[in-house]
Amino acid sequence: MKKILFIFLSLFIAHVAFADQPKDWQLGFQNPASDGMRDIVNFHNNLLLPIIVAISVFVLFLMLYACVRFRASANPNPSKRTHNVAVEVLWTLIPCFILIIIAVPSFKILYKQDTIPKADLTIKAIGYQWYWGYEYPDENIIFDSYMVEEKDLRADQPRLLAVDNEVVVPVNKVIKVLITANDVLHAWALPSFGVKRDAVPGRINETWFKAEKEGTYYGQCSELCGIKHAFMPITVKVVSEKDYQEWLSEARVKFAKEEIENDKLKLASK
Ligand SMILES: [Cu+2]
Repeated sequence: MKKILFIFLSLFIAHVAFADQPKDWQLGFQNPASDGMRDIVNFHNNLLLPIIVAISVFVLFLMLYACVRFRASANPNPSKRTHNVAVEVLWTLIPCFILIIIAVPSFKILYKQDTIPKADLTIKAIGYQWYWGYEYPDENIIFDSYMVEEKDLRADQPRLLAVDNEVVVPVNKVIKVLITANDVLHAWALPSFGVKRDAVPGRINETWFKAEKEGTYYGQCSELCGIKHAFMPITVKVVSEKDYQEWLSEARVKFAKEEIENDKLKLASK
């Protein structure tokens, strides 16, 4: 029995430790891989969840109490009371108080997300029907990122989440993401980094994250954007600085933004 319990527990722990993507039967959030997401998870687990549980238990108790205490058989002559000032004041003030308790840390997290520290790297994500395009404006890199069809998946690639060209970023660096769209509303969302921003045509939204662990992280478009909304996933590969530089030198050639690259070639040939 102990052995079974141990296997079960270790399965569960392993499951949690690598939850950088949605898992079958998953409950709760994906593992946080950034400070921002850790704040969100702590806020949810340590404050929201206890309050929600307490309120649900309290309301359930009130309902059961009322059902039993005021049942018709025990009260042949029901009370005609309609008002109770004390109770009405309390049931207005207590919820207000609970909301204030929730609002203070909630706004703290919101403002922290909103203040973008000095960025080490800026990337631009552009939503299209139905794929994402990316640009590294300072590196002269531009590429499109399409979902890998089920029949083409490698063994290590998750269904509906893997893409052909991943976004590659260095670990422990502040990454600023500029988000926009070309046709309709999309939303660039990556649960492990606690990032979700609407991609609006004609407008640039910004957000940021600092990934603390190397690995591959998956997200999806989070704004209903048409028939293939579910098939425009987001894959971000977080790598060491050295691997990033290697990728960069390849990507500068492979994904060079045409016109400027041509200029460079022209310059080089002169
Ligand atoms: Cu979309």
